[in-house]
Amino acid sequence: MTTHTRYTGLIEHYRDRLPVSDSTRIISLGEGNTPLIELHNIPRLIGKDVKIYVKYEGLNPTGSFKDRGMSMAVTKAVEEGSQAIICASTGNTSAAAAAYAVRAGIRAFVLIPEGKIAQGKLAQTLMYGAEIIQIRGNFDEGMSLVKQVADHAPVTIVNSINPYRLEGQKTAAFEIVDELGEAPDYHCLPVGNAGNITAYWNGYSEYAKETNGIPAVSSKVPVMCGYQAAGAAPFTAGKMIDNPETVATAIRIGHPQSWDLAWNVQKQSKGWFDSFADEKILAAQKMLSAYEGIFCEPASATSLAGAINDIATGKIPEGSTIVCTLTGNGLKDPDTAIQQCKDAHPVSIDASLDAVKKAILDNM
Ligand code: AN7
Repeated sequence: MTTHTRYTGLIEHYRDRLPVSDSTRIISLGEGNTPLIELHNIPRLIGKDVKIYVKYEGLNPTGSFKDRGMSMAVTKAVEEGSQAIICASTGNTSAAAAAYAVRAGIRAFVLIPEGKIAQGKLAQTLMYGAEIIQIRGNFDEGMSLVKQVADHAPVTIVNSINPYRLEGQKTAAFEIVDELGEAPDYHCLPVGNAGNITAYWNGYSEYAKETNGIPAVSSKVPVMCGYQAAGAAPFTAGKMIDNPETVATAIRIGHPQSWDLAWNVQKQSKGWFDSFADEKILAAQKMLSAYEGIFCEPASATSLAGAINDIATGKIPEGSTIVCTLTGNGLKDPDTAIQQCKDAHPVSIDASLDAVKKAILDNM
């Protein structure tokens, strides 16, 4: 006899570890349960004996890890009677907020830096019908305005300063341990506001100890490695940055909202922060596509850029098991991808068998 279980999102799946009750109306689009893919070619290419897995969060319903947090945050906003949510965003949070607001039947207001969010994210947010407020300023300025306006208008903030966001996002760590049977040795993430690195740490920590009578699932926690773009690297600078710049627009953030929490993660996990030039980040993005068939957005590849660097220097030793989170889908930012491949010249030919045959045989 076969039994069928339908996956209906991370809140249902991990409900005994999340702040919901039997009467909570769950707002879900089937987020979570994303692939943990072992890299086969890149470890060989770099000539090191390491196991690298990527957690491909680009396969969430709106194409990024934000859906985990948004499912939880919107569920709680609705439970508390909120009619509208608001966020500042470099693009992915706005797409997720917009989608989950539609699902819940409430309004979404999103503040985005004009001209600085990737096309795919803008397209999504428009399609979901959010109220888009473009500001002539950056994410940090938008975030500051969102915090101020929430005192003057009946809106629930769904940026990662909303603690339910981190509750939802911690489930990614649960999934990894559930699949591997143990926590990895190292976990590498791109860092913007540092909400996600905090959420993963919370998830790993929770799984490593008995919680509400549920026995521990793992016997250890990973070392947490947070990587930033060099032009937007407050953690490596040790102070806030006023004019962050990077091609990885998702992490074009100079005033991280989870500053203290992330430093705590670094200390407790004995981890570190580092930063990389845009060229290194783009090279890692291209490497994932060209050698593994995995397309992530530029910001996401920062995790792999960092891991490769730390493996090369030996900071991450051979024999380690490493997980890199790929936070967003490559389709989010087609412009940067096409720009990266501007030297690839697709041939144009007549629509004839002879011409196609020649195009193939000339390239074998
Ligand atoms: C693809 O959408 O802040 O360190 O407003 O979209 O938890 O902030 C996005 C952040 C990494 C950084 N990768 O995560 C937003 C926003 C991608 C992202 C991050 C973001 P945090």
